[in-house]
Amino acid sequence: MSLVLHGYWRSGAAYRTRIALNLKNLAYEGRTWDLRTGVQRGDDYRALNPQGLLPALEADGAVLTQSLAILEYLEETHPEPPLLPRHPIARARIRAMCATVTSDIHPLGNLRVLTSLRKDLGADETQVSAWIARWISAGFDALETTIAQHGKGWAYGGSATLADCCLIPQVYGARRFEVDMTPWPRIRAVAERAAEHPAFVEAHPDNQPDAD
Ligand SMILES: N[C@@H](CCC(=O)N[C@@H](CS)C(=O)NCC(=O)O)C(=O)O
Repeated sequence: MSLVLHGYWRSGAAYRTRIALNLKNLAYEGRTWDLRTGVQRGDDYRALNPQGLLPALEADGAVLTQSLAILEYLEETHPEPPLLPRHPIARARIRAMCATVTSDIHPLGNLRVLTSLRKDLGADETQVSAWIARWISAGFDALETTIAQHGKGWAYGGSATLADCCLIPQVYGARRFEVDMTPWPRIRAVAERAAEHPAFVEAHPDNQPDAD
């Protein structure tokens, strides 16, 4: 199966997808769309994803969008190694951790939201930074508790799961916006573990060919 990932080195949602592809040992071709230019809102990209958001994955003659749907697709089509455990309760908890990042943290710090804060509401950079930190903190406080309950070296359990695919890019985003990570030692420990894992290292934004 040939896979084409439409992404951008700094896109957190594309970063999630790269981690999952690497954990599944799936080769893919990367195509980059520079978010800074607004090209994701143009006709060419909207023909792939009408939402104008990265990533999109071409797979099996289809174009898939929404990173979490893509992650689930990869899990269903390539079950080994599993990124979700077998037990339904564990699966639901991991999906909840993913949703904390993808539904409750990431959308509030997305480029189009920050642009709107600046342009429509006149927010300055101090206010924008406080906004980003506020929503990351709310989500990370909850994830720190869940990791304390269920993490055994990774965000959930003793091997990498979809929760780590979502968490690690959000840690990158927090560090990029200079959010103080001191309150979350368990999240930091998971990030340190990921920093040693080839699938995560190869997916890191700084290691992408379009990074500048
Ligand atoms: N829920 C979507 C979010 C996608 C998303 O927001 N992508 C960002 C990059 S991380 C984007 O394309 N932003 C473009 C913009 O804000 O104009 C997903 O998980 O795929």
